[in-house]
Amino acid sequence: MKLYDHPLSGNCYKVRLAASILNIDYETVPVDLMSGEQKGDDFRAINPLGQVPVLEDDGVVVRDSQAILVYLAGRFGGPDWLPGDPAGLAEVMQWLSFSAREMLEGPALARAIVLFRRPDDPAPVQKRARRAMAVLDQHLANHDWLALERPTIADLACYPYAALAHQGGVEMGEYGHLPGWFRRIQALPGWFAQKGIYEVAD
Ligand SMILES: N[C@@H](CCC(=O)N[C@@H](CS)C(=O)NCC(=O)O)C(=O)O
Repeated sequence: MKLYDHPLSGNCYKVRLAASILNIDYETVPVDLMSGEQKGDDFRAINPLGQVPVLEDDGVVVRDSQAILVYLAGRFGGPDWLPGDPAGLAEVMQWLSFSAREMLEGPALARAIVLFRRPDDPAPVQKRARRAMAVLDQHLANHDWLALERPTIADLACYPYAALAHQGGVEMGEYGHLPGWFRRIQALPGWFAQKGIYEVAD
């Protein structure tokens, strides 16, 4: 199994984290985002969107971090991580959609602007990021996990950009229920920190 990867990408971290927690071996294929390798013909033949992560497994090619989490959980994690019943699946899916839109257009984009100097006005993006973080925080006020009262790929999808949001100028102290969730995720066997991840002491 091959993961087309960049070490600072939060979307790639979602996949690396899932692979580590689910004990999956894979080979990393680094993609040089800084030189624009992802937009070249060779990489676009693998992902026409010109983005990482992409997973290749025995002829199966999956792009998009949410889709890769679904693939890995279905193949290696079983129903604990991705349930098969319609209600449970929908509960997880709604957070995967939240990760793909609200987290990406909020905290992830704010981080790209502040940390990677993507040319854009940070203020409206940081406002969107704070709204997304508040939705997580309100949910976690009454729940230990995002879905089904247990760790699932919903948590692995939303966690990276929540715990990297401070790099986009989002003040972490405003979200009182996030540190407990961060701590519970940190305690999962196989968890590891990517550079910049907001770590909570035990
Ligand atoms: N929806 C995709 C988004 C992937 C994405 O935005 N990847 C970024 C790295 S975090 C990328 O490859 N950026 C390079 C570019 O767009 O040129 C996912 O969840 O995987």
